[in-house]
Amino acid sequence: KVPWFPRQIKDLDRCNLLITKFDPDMDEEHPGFSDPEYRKRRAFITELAFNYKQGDPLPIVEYTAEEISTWREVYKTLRSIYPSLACRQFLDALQQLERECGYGEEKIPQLREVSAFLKGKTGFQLRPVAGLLSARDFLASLAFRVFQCTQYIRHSSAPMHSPEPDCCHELLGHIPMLADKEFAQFSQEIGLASLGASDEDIEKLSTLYWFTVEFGLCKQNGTVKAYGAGLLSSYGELVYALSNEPEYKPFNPEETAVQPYQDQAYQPVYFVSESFEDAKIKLRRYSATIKRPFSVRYDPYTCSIEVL
Ligand code: H2B
Ligand code: FE
Repeated sequence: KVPWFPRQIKDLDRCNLLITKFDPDMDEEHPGFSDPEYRKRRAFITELAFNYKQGDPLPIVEYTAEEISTWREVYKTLRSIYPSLACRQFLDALQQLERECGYGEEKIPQLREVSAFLKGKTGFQLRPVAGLLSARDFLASLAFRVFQCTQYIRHSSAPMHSPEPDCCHELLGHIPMLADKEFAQFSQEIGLASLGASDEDIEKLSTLYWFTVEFGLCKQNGTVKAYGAGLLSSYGELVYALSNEPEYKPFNPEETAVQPYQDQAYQPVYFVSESFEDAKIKLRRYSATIKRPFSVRYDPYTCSIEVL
């Protein structure tokens, strides 16, 4: 039996299964666990995401001075190492975001403005989400070029680390890459491959996503650069990944899909792609081996999935 999957963009309203393992109300290790003010703020922003329906204007959050100061610290620290460690596509898009979309130390960009920017670049749009989503729901949205994006910020006591995705991770790690055409297509193809897939195949696609979109490295002009959002939003791991400590392996979907990974510490191994074009071709070849009794195609005119 084929698991349910969204056929129309409106169906993404049902792709909302949250995983609470790193949330500040459940996880005693979370830096905000014993801060009632922080938890109240989180509950407020969670509500905005819960009430959101596809097509609504994205909620605007008025960030507090404390939140902006956390953002400033993250932005300043990461921005200073990007030029030497981030891939070209990332740097180009970040500069454009700084010129045209209000990116900078002084304020936290609003999802509404960022989503409009991305739509013009690659057709990707944002949708607010309350926290970590199930892999199936998260990947399904990518099939529609919808990126589920958190809107809260990490706790001020730990500006350089967050156990869960937050707006620093999304806005600095993911958004610049989603403005690149080749990368946007790569992301959508992982999403399309996930629709109606078995739990085992979702697990593999999710691991592929982890080692590419989150922790991927790529070759550029004979050197290795970062394109993964988990790296580009973590000072410590970005420096570590591009030092000569970790092990590198060439990106190869069959092998990458079954590599065990870490969500609490630095990765023991990183996969290096020749280019996004190359990664996309390899992913396509891999997706074709996933067994499904049908195939899917995205119709951009109606924002729906054709099942063939
Ligand atoms: N949920 C959210 N909100 N952001 C993510 O980046 C994310 C997610 N990543 N759920 C997913 C899981 C990823 O780790 C893969 C697909 O499992
Ligand atoms: Fe992420």
